[in-house]
Amino acid sequence: MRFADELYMRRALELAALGHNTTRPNPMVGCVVTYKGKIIGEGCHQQYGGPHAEVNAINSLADKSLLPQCKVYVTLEPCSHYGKTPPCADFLIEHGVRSIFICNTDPNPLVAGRGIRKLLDAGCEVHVGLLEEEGSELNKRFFTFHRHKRPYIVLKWAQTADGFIAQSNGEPTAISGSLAKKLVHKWRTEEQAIMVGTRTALSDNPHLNVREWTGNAPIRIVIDKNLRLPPTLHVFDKKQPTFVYNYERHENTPNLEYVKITPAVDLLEQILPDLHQRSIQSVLVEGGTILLNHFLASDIWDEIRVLRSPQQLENGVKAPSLPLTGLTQTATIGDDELFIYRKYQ
Ligand code: AOF
Ligand code: ZN
Repeated sequence: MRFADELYMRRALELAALGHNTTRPNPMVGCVVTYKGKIIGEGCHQQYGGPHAEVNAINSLADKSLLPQCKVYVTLEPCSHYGKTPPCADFLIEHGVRSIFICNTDPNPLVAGRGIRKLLDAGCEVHVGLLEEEGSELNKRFFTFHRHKRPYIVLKWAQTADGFIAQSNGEPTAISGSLAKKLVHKWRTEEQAIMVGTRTALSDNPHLNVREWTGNAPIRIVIDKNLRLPPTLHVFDKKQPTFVYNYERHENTPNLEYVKITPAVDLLEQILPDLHQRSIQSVLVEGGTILLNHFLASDIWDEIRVLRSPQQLENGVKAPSLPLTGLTQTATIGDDELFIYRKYQ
């Protein structure tokens, strides 16, 4: 692989990222076409349901007859299936493309190597694995969803300098500052769903919507095993699709669905496959401690984001313990410190 190939693939990744927040649950994909070392066409998958990156890139060409002498750089294996659009592998072959570079194979069971197979069978030269890590990182939610058959899990909490997450009496306390709050609302636009446990829903009465940022509001997931939560809480306002996992009721009304689970099986063992089946690729878990500790004890998480404020509470509900390894990023957000832990699996 030449340095130039890497450069073109970096451009394809850059194009792919333009689809941030608009392609899900589809991955972000970018594509670049070069002729004699010059980029002559570019495209990305812009919108869920819309044309794929390869189609946009090829349709951007002024002269498609050059394609047999071109190199095509695409960040994900071209698809082989009839979904919302016809197979990209066929599209490339029909247009006479002979040389293709790919970052990642597509883990979607509908594709899973069949796109590459088609290209090879048609006699194309296929290079797989160029900037593979960068590609995996860009579509971390999509890859985790298909590889582990569960959504990408982001655990988030705010804690005081002395390690408390809430007051013991259940009274809501503002722990982080206004800038950190904005950041949390940005995070809410980036994940497909947001989850809270019973005590948090009750004591904080959160809206779990997006007010301090612009973007899509996530699907709300509320754990209310014994249906203790009053229907007057904000989470039941039906302004966003909301799932309530509980032991008693199975009921589906517009924007409010009760999903029955059983006490005989671990909570996460029931909820995560259900979310997978609903094509939910990522969840931001916003508390409280019981739920966060359950994810941590089960070792089911991909990212932990902790906002630590300078405040002291002296007593209260203890914040979960952080892992000993995996700290990948720290930042100062107003008066708060942000710590991000990652688990690569
Ligand atoms: C590509 N190029 O740009 C994208 C691909 O329902 P559809 O037809 O949009 O297909 C969605 C699936 O296609 C998605 O889950 C993933 O496997 C693949 N995405 N493939 O060749 C693209 N976005
Ligand atoms: Zn495709």
